[in-house]
Amino acid sequence: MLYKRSSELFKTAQEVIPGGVNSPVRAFKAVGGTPIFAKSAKGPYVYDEDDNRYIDYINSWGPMILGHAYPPVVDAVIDRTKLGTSYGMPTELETQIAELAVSMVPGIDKIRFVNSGTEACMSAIRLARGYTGKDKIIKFEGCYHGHSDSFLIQAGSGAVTFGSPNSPGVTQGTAKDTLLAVYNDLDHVKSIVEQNSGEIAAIILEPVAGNMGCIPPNDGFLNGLRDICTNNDILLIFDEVMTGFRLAKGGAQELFGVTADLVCFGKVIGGGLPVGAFAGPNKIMNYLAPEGPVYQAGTLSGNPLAMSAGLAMLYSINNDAELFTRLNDKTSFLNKGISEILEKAGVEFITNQVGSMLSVHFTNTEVTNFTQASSCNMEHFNKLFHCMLDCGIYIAPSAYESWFISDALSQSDLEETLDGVRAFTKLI
Ligand code: HOZ
Repeated sequence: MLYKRSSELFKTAQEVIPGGVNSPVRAFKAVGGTPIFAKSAKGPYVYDEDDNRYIDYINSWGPMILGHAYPPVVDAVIDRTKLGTSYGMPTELETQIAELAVSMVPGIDKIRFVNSGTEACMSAIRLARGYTGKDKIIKFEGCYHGHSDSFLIQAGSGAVTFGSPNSPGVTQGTAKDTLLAVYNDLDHVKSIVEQNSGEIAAIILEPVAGNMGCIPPNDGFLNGLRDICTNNDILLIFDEVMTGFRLAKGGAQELFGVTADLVCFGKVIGGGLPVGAFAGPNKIMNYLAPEGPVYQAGTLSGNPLAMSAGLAMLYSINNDAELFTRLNDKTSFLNKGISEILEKAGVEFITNQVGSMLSVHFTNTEVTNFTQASSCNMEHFNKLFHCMLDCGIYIAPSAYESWFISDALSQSDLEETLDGVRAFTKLI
């Protein structure tokens, strides 16, 4: 593959944008090399500025469940744009998408739209603090809930990829209210709750972790957290930015049969446009302004273009009875194929899969938490990444991210992907 134009664009970008990118994980710093600059995307493919075609497993970090430039979403945005792009006033669209989301997701009566997953998680935590009258929160090592101050404590995703899971700029005062637990370790959570009795407002987690690679919750982990929260007047918050509408219509709550007190969503609820949302039962959501005392706001929240895209997307997901079976089958096919190839080549690895989220961890132990995820063979991952890229397959440029499988992938795309993995085994 030639990356000539991408290299030139990256050089120019670095002169006017910090690091040449608007979000650190895009910079390829962990894996080396030059980021490819996207020109367009359609269905399962993304095309770069050198006109290389890639089978896409990032899918804009999750939301393109139905593939890129999905026609109903594109049409909805085009039609809506002609009516104006932002009003700063309520629209009927917002109620329509809220009604649909509330009908799909368990346990929620009301939903508030914001502009990103970061905003959703940040606002959910403020609401939890206001509602409970307590300050501290528990988050899990390696989970990533966006880049607001309270969450940049042992954060996953780009934060850990670039060695700053605890970012400078987060004050000691903020950091002291974020308590850290080990993912999948209920005893650890219990001991933190006991040591901070009466002080914890919320426990927040990704119900399937996707920012330290994909890590499923152990059996009983989510239920155990539910019980701890119920018994200690703590709100349980599921960050479903990745899992929402992807693992099931009702996300991880539906898949695992565990109801959280608040749920956060990201770009999927805007069909890939800049949208996030948080939702819960009336008794908690009515604490939000203008109904209640907890302030949260945004001129662009519920933006008509984003809402029309989101509505088209959720409508398609809601009306496709076979979607999740197809997604699971495609992902399982990949998982099985990758496992057979790596096994045959004698590579130490483990795959983690939940529905259409998948990770290959290069290690000989199980990967159930951040310590295990970070002890994997990163050199192998970097080789895999570059080999796949050269074969026209785009996986995230960091071992701490999940693969996201889209419904647009054909059988031949999946087989081509396995050829990429075969090519990797020849290099090690
Ligand atoms: N939302 C992604 C977390 N895995 C990261 C995307 C980004 O930081 O740009």
